[in-house]
This record gives sequence, C-alpha cells and structure tokens, in this order.
Amino acid sequence: MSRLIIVSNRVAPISEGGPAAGGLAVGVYDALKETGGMWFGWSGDVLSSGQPQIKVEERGPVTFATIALMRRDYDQYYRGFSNATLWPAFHYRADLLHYDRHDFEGYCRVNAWLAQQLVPLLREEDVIWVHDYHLIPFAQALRAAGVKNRIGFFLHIPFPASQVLLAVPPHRELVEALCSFDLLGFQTAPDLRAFCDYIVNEANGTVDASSGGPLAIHAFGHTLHAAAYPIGVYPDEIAELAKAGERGKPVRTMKATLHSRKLIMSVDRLDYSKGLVERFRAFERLLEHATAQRNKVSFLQIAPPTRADLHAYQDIRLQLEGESGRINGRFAELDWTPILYIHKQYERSVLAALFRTAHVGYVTPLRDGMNLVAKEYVSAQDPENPGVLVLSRFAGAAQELDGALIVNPVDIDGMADALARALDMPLAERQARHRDMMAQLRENNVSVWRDNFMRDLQSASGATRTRGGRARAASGKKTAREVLVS
Ligand code: ADQ
Repeated sequence: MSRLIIVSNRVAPISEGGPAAGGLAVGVYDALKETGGMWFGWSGDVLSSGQPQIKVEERGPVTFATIALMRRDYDQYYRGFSNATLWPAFHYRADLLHYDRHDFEGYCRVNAWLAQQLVPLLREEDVIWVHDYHLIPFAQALRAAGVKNRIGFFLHIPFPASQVLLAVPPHRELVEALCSFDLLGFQTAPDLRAFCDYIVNEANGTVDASSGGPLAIHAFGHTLHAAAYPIGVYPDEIAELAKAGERGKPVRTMKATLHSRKLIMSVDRLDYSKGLVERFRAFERLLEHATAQRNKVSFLQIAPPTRADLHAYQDIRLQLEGESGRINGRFAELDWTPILYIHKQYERSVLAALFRTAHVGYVTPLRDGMNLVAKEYVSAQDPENPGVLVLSRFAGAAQELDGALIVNPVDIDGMADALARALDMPLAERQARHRDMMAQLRENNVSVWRDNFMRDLQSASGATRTRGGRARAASGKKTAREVLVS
C-alpha cells in the first residue's frame, strides 16, 4: 500500500482526545492513522536567527515532520502573500487585497524551500496530498526537484470567479502552478466551475467531462484532473459529544444565564469573511421589529481572534466590539444582555454541548469554503427537539444543507426574518429539516471526503501528465462552458 504524505501549512498539534481539532486536522489525521504516513509542514515557530531544522517525531503509524520559519519568510509567505493577498481575494474581498511583489517572491521561495526539505524524506511509492492556499506552488517545486510521485491538492477556501482572481497580479503564475498537481479538489461545484472558467477563458485551456469522473483539464502543457470533494464531519461522534456534555458545567452555566430565554449561537474565527458585523446588525433588526422577542432571546457569539498582526483583523475586531456595545447599550435590561460576545477557544466537547442547547445556529459568512460549524451545529442537535440552522448561501455547506433556512448575509432584513422564523418554527418542521440534514451529513462524512479524494488521486496516474506543448482537447470533449451549462 502507498504511504500517504500530508503537507499543510501548519501541522495541527494533535493529541488523542485533545481539544479543538478542526475538520482538516481530524480528517487528515484519521487518514494517516489508517494508511500510516507522514504529516509535513510548519511547526508554528518563527526564528529571528539561526537555521531551521526539521524535527521528526513518530507517534504510532504517523510521522510528524515539522520545521520553523525564519521571520522574513513568515512575514512574506504567511502574513503577506497568503493572508494579505490570497485570503481576501479568494473570499471576494478585492477591496482588502494588499499586494507586494516581494511577498510573492517570498511565497514562492518558501514553497521551494519547504519542498526541498521534504524531498529527502520521500519514497518512491509515496502519494502526496497538499492542503490549501499557502502551498499552491508546492507541486511545481517538487517537480523541479525531480519528484515523480502522485501529488494532489485540496483547496479549503473558495476558488474565486475569474474577474476577482484577475485582481491578484500573479494570477496566471498561480493557476499554472496549480496545473502541476495531478488532482485538484475543491469544496463545491461552483468553485470547480470558477476554476474551469479561468482555464478556458483566461488560460486558453480545455476541460474534458467525458469520463463521468473528475474533469480532465488540459492547460499550460499539463493534463490533470479536478473535482469537487465537499469536506464533512463525523456527525454521530459530534452528537455523542454533545449529548455527553448536556449536563456539564458549561451548559448548566449557560442555562442559568439564559433564565429560559432562547439562544441563538455562532462560533467563528474572528475573520472579516465570516460576516459578523452584518450578523450583529440582523440580530439588532430582529429586536427592533419583533418586539415580542426582546428579553426572550440572547445571542452568543464565540469568536477567538486570529491573524491579529494584520490590520484588516484589528479593524474587524474593533468594529465588532463597537457593534456589540452599541446594540447591548440600546436594548439591554438590568436582567438581560442581548449579545454575549466571547473571544475564547473552547474544547470541541464544550462547543458541541452548547450547540445542542442553542435554538438557532446562526452561520452567515460572506464567503466560506465549506464552514464546518454549520455541520457541527446540525450534528449536535437533539433529534427529538432540534434547533434550526440559519445559513448563508455563500457558505459551501449551503450546497448540501437544504434543510437550513438559507439567507443572503448582506440582506439584514432577510436575516432578521429568518431568525424570527427559526425561533418560532414548529417542532415537526424542525425535526423533518434536521432528519434530512443528518442523512446528508452521514452520507458525506469526513471519511467519504478523504476516501473519494484518495481514490481519484490513486487513479489520476502520473502517466496522464504531458510534457512539452499544450495538450488540446480531442473532439467530442466538453469545454468548461459546456460543463457550466450542462
Ligand atoms: P475555517 O475558516 O477555520 O476553516 P470552519 O470550517 O468553520 O472555518 O472551521 C473552524 C473549526 O474550528 C470548526 O471545527 C470549529 O468548531 C472550530 N472552532 C472555531 N472557533 C472555535 C473556538 N472558539 N473554540 C474551539 N473551536 C473552534 C477553513 C475554511 C473553511 C473550511 C475549513 C475546512 O475557511 O471554509 O470549511 O477550512 O475545510
């Protein structure tokens, strides 16, 4: 059996049963435990002097290989091009995009350097699975170093429409680099379509949908495959965690604070893509218009700050602190604080138990690759008396969870209406919606995501790659435009 090599920007500090492992970490770690293999990436340490050295640690069948970054590399590769250029652009926030050519050079340099660090650890039979936007040039760098193994890539965030991607000056270099992978995985069909649109209309490539499996892409002298693989969760495990935590202290404390009021709940990293300001304003609009809800409902927003050394993140934090203070000042009573706004990380078990307590899961990103919180909220519900998910149409999860109340996150009145409807929804309707969504989550759990990707990567043999001139589509093959309308 092939050995699996996972490459991601950060190697998640996983300990069995430990706290706060997200979907990527859980799904990937499980895959590694089953097949055996290695997880390679940044340790999270930043050095001001010296020379980073790879640290290799064996834990059962999994080898963790981590390395620190130098300060300049962290600034250019991680803070700069990854998080100040790619993240806003890929989340359709071209207005927040900051571009510096030196950062892009640093991004490519660090990708090449990380690839060189990995090469001596590789074996011939290894299959390499690279994750996310920090590592777009990674396959190109491995190929330049002579690596012939199969290499797949999964993008956890949205792939933007061409007109937005064009705002990133080295857009062509990025897409060309993506074409060095053997298999590209996107979260949803719209992301895949956006990629195909660029290939056909900006890169003069072709898309072949004739196999019925992953699309065959011909561009920049390469043939590769691409498909959508929506990431999932383990819904039954989350349900058990939630049930086990029902009588725990956090839930008891929360219930005591609520005094039998209803609870609307959101959990996000504090990020401008998550639509938090609009969400706070829609809750305010609910209190404004549905006066009967005043002092009958509280809104808990858990949002630990991330990337706090970037201006855009400092700005959103200040804005939210202002909004929560203003809205609470406007509506609070001596015995009622409408918005509980908390900046902490919680253990997964605590989050799951709190989700089960919440009557409404309020998940309204402006853009999101998938949004695992939406799936976790549904999983955590009591099937006998489930809460209602209010979900942005711009979260990847909205492609699957049609039992949610789907909202447009910039439509403040529309979101307030959805909150009111969710709070008053009859039990039978809540149960039916929850049943449908649980069936969907079970059918596409995180193992299915991983197994589908690995199956296609194993069969997207390196032999399909072309060397030299650009491959042309044979007659009878569909263009992306045809795929888009079919
Ligand atoms: P994120 O942008 O981080 O992930 P999300 O999918 O919601 O967004 O995952 C966050 C994870 O962190 C969830 O498992 C959540 O429970 C956990 N989490 C959030 N806040 C927490 C807190 N305060 N305490 C503890 N845990 C917390 C990126 C993409 C998403 C994509 C995922 C996975 O941006 O679109 O869904 O990767 O592919």
